[in-house]
Amino acid sequence: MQWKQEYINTVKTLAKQGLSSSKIGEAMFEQYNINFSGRTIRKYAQGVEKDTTNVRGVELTINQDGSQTSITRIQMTSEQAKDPDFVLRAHGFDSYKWDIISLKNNFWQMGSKDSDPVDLYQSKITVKPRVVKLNVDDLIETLNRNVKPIEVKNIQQGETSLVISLFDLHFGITKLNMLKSHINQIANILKKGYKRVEIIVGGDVLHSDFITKTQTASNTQLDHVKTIKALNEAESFISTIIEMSLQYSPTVEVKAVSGNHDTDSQYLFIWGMSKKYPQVEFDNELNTERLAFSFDKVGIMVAHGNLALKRLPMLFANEYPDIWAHSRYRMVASGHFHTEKKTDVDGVMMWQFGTAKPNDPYEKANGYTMGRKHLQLLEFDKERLLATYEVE
Ligand SMILES: [Mn+2]
Repeated sequence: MQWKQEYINTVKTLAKQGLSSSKIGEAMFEQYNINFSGRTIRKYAQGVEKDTTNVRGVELTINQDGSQTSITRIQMTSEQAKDPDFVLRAHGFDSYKWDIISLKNNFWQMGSKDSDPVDLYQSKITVKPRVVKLNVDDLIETLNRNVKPIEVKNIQQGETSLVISLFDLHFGITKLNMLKSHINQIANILKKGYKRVEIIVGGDVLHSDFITKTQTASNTQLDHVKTIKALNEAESFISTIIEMSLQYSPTVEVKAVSGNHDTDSQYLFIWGMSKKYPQVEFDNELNTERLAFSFDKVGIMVAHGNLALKRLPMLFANEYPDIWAHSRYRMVASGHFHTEKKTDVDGVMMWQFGTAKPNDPYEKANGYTMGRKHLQLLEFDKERLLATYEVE
């Protein structure tokens, strides 16, 4: 078996406390539930100097649960008696490796006519091996370890809300360098400052659902793309949009629905992004064909657009009656066809968004090349659309 450093340290600690090799073996069995070889224990225990400072006649009991109870007499001051680290060391325990569960010090003075009295304690402690505990701050630190700090200087808080709709980016076909100008334009729009920014990821962020082959979620063979590169570029692009939004709005949310190309890969991609940005609220359920959200009196349903497209207004009303009832502006945002189309269907704005993606060989062959290659950002006040920003 593999001897972990932890086992070696425990052998050394116990040897330091004066335990024999066979007692160490018993203690180790209690603690780890493993029968360690006596020969190896002797090897590591050999030459360890016993710690006898302040310790006289320690009585040590190893308990069922792996804790240890130690009784000894210690000469110490009343201040030292209150210091768990000191008491641990006086019992021969390494205070970095053990925690006191209970401690009882009985005091008495010993002396004679000729000398000053000495403060003595009958000390009994029960200890357990220290477990490394992560506190909440450490945990946040761990979660944020790869997040580049964003310098937020006076968040500009506007009165209006911005919806950034990102449908059908098809990274793999779309390359990051094609979107540089789009990023600059979006930055300029964001600079105004917003009450909130809603980023819609409407599916087909990645061209392929797979890493090792280029196929859609339903295994349709596609023109080959480099998916790892696509993943890195999608991460750069979406991260940039999120970080810019955080700079110009106190509330940033991401709403993601599955596309037909990247049902699994987009879910995992957005899942990763949600770990990267714990300060952003992510709505990313697996197999979400549609979702709805609202702010103020604006209600928006999001669907990729490949499923149940014509029924979406009534699905919105039926599946999200609360949002529907509280909204004065109702909109269904979709994509999938890579061409913008906006229709007022009985008061529900059916907005099919285009994409900045360039034409791929399939589209060229079939002549699907004529839509505008653009992204759109929508600015809302509390209950209506104020402006549409065209980014192309
Ligand atoms: Mn699609």
